[in-house]
Amino acid sequence: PIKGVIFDLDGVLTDTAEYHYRAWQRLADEEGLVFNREANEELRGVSRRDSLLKIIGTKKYSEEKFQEMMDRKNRYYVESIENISPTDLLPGAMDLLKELRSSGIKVALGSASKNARPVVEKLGIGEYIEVIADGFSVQEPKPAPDLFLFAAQELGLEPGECIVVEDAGAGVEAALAAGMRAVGLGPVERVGEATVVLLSLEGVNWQDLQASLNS
Ligand code: B16
Ligand code: MG
Repeated sequence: PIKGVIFDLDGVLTDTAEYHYRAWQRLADEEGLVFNREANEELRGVSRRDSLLKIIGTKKYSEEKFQEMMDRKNRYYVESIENISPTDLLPGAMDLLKELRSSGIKVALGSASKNARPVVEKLGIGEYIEVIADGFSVQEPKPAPDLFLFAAQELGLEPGECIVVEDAGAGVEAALAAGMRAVGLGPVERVGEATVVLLSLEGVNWQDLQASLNS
């Protein structure tokens, strides 16, 4: 039986992707790096360091300069999430969190972001989430299974007892590598490897989701 659900944050519970995009775009413009919305699609669910590596391409920077650019992007991002509120929850997210709690299912967050905690607080969903696994929790970012394994362990559950809800290819890969079933949100081109693929969490209820995962 499924005893725990691990939610990705950006793209699943809320859409901070737009803020990440604007912050990277501002940095890229300042540095004369070629970047746009389309290139940003590649950064979905990707860690801060790996994102910047993709943006600079073959350009070389000192570690000091690289660090400064990551810090600058993060400052822009942190400024922009200042005003996040519960209205920024994606459709269906709150209903599912409530249903999971009343069904006795444990809930964790499994996000690559180092800003996951403040975002969860601003979204007003802290009380529904028992464990937060974030950008500080493990060394290896998704698609490595480490973050989700850490979340399961903190929940006191076996990997096979947990499912993961993800919007990124790397996240689905990480979930399967951890021995967990995955619910992929979005187009099949992106999350087609997932056990179950849905467009979003809108209208999703736990009984139906559980049934489709077990079938
Ligand atoms: P930070 P998720 C990911 O969040 C974002 O999708 C990705 O765009 C971002 O680069 C990454 O977190 C790291 O975020 O710079 O705040 O540490 O989808 O794993 O919830
Ligand atoms: Mg995501």
